[in-house]
Amino acid sequence: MSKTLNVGLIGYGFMGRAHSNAFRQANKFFPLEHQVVLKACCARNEEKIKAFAANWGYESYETDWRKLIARKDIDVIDIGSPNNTHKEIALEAAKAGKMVLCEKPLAMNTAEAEEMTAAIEKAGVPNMVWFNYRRVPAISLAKQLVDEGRVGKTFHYRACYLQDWTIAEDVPQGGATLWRLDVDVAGSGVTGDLLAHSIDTAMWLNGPIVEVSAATETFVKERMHAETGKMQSVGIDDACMFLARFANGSLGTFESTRYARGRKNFNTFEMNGVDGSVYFDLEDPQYLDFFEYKNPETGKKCEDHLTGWRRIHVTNFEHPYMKNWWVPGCTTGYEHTFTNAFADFVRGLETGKPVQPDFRAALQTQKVCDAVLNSAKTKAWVTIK
Ligand code: SOE
Repeated sequence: MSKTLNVGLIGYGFMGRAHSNAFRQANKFFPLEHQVVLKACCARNEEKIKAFAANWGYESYETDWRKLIARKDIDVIDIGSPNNTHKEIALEAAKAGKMVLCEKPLAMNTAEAEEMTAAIEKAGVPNMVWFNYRRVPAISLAKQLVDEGRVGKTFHYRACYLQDWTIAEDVPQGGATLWRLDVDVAGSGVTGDLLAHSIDTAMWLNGPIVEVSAATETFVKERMHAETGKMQSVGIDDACMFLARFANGSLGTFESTRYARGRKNFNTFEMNGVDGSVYFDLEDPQYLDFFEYKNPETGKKCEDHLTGWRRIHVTNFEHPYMKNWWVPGCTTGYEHTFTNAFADFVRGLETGKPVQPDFRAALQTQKVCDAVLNSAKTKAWVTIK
């Protein structure tokens, strides 16, 4: 390994941990030319970031992200801090010529995402947005099946992303752990936080979304703000449903909520085409369900007494990412999706084939999110350009 790749992470919450684990694991499981170095991490609270650095093995820490970006020994800036900080950091990092990784959603809104994408592309720096679910082996396998023509012309795309952790009215909004409920920090509720994942996956598998019609609801209208201790109105969407038209002529339905009692991270999709269907459920992530009507290799239609859905345990060496992990039958989990994504990013640097999704792809997802929120407000169909 002749080259080093020095990473500087900003943020130390849930995503800071997920990304740090990926940085630590990538070289251990993927043959990469670069040696990944956890050079520095950064957050305002010195005591906490010092402990975080020690726990994850960062060589140093900073308490001012501008200082981190200015450091000559940092190659990649990873933005793992809340959504309302992404833009400023990305612009500064691009100006400094750093590679940039950014947690999803890319920005608070489309205007910000446009500015960030323009800056990154002007700087010409490698970049990636952490839509990690593309790297669930079963979802990557779905992409492979679609690309192989096994689903064929699509008619329907059906996505759900359900959780249940905000049902209690006394859950506060804001602060280090609950900023996702504070619209000024998050930008939106389930639309940007959960449906952004579903939209990214959908457009990856089924192409661009061109038109949406949506409804949103905020079930709990006021919550105590963790920082002020005062009751404050809730500005996020607690639930969102939308209809979509894809450029390929298929129709989509998307549903998301944090009020589906019993659903913890129920991220599912089904795609129905003329030649087959695929179904995936993140609460059962090792499996991809596939119904094959016509095999593109043999041209044969499967319509006999054995026809039925096939449940593929996606753990063979032939399956996406699996030869880098264990032996067939042994599973991988949530954290591996981040390692797979980061390894793809590094491999992209080495092969000259940039990784996806980049800022431009995430900008398109942001446009769909904004169109969804706009449609919910105006009660009209909204077109996405
Ligand atoms: C929200 O609860 C959340 O943590 C999202 O922010 C993540 O992106 C999602 O993958 C899991 O749920």
